Amino acid sequence: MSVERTFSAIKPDAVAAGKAGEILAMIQQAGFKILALRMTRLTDAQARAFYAVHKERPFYAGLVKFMTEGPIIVMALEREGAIVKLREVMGATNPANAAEGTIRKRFATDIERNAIHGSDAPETAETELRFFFSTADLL
Ligand code: IDP
Ligand code: MG
Repeated sequence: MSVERTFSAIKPDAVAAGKAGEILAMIQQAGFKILALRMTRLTDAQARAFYAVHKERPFYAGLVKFMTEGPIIVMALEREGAIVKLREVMGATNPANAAEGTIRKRFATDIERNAIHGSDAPETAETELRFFFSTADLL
C-alpha cells in the first residue's frame, strides 16, 4: 500500500451538532495527516456539481438541500491506503448498517444525514480534492 490522498467533508448535520472536533479527533487517531482544511458553505450550484454523479437518483434534490443547509468542513487527508481506510473509519452510508466505533455509527441520524463524506476511489479523490483545494493548498 502506498501513501495517498483523499477528500473528506464533515456534513452540515455534524457541524451544526458541534461534532466536528470529535470527528476530526477520530480521523487523526486513525493515522491521517490533515494537509488542508477549511469551513465553507456550499451554494446550490456547488452542491449539485459535487454530487452530479447522483443527479438521476430519487434522493438527489433532498441531498442538495441538506448539503446547503449550513456550513461544512472540507479537508485533504493523507495516509497509507487513505481512500479505503477513510471509508472504514466512516462506516456504511446507512448508519443502521454501520459498524460499531465508526463515525457514522456514532454521529449519523439516517441514510441522508450521515455526518461525513469520503471519496470512494482514486479518480473521485482527485476530482473532489480539486473541487475544493488549489495546487498551493496541497503542497
Ligand atoms: P457515500 O456517502 O457512503 O459514498 P453515496 O451512495 O455516494 O454514499 O451517496 C451520497 C450521499 O447521498 C450519502 O452519503 C447520503 O448523504 C445520501 N444518500 C445516499 N443514499 C441515500 C438514500 O437512499 N436516501 C437519502 N439519501 C441518500
Ligand atoms: Mg459516495
